[in-house]
Amino acid sequence: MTNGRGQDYRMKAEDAWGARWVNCAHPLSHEYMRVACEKESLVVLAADLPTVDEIVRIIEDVGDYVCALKTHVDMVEGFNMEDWSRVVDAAGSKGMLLFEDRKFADIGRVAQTQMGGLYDIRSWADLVTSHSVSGPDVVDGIAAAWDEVERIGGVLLLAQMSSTGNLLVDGYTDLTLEIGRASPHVLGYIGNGSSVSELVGLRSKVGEGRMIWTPGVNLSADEGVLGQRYGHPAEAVLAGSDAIIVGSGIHKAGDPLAAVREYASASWGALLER
Ligand code: BMP
Repeated sequence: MTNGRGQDYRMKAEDAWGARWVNCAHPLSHEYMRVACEKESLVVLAADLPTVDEIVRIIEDVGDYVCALKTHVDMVEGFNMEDWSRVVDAAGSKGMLLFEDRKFADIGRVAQTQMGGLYDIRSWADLVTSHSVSGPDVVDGIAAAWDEVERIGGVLLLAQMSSTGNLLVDGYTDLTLEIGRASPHVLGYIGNGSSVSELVGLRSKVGEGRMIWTPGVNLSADEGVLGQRYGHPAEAVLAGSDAIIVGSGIHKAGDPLAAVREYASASWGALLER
């Protein structure tokens, strides 16, 4: 077998992921773990860029080391589906999952409708984020939208956040995990990558059956702009994160390819160590 860069790889997903591979039930969690082994990387790229051209360019530059492309589709200037299909195709050609960080938070019926509309998220996204503040029906609304187009998708619920002063306190996190446990559509949770202690606590509550994906990681910065906090990606993985969500650490780097290689190697090395 060869990995995405044409090199031999022998690390089977079961060996690399251990209990997580065995216990995670959502099919897209296995798809993610398989891609991670192929690319020897746990990097999810937060492509917070304003144009389709720039997103396609960064996919082409660093996609061999990226397992999923996280987007904020409502950030894209002059959005239209025809242009967006260039992003979808570029990500597909690099074997990346598509992950729209929509952070749904409304009642189920509205979330279902919001999966369609201008951005038609249901037709191209494999994964979306959702808050749990409105209760469990938001997840069912999202899943119903994927059903409408006969696609399978997974939801990551925000159990923690990386931003300073956020309101996702322990009691809220616990209730969020209850919602997640009860739904086959919840692939996992967003955890706070900037805090090892919060992540260790989250992993002990989540157990092995769901993924934890973490923003708030950066190899060099301690603090981001406007209250963003950062931790080291390897420490986040050792503390129980399964995917490091990296934005500016890669797309703002002078050499994005060199940067993504460093994030890939730090995260993959930590997975094999834990
Ligand atoms: P950066 O690595 O440039 O700080 O970007 C982080 C990305 O992760 C952003 O796209 C942001 O929307 C997302 N994010 C976050 O930073 N903290 C959270 O708690 C949840 C997020 O989705």
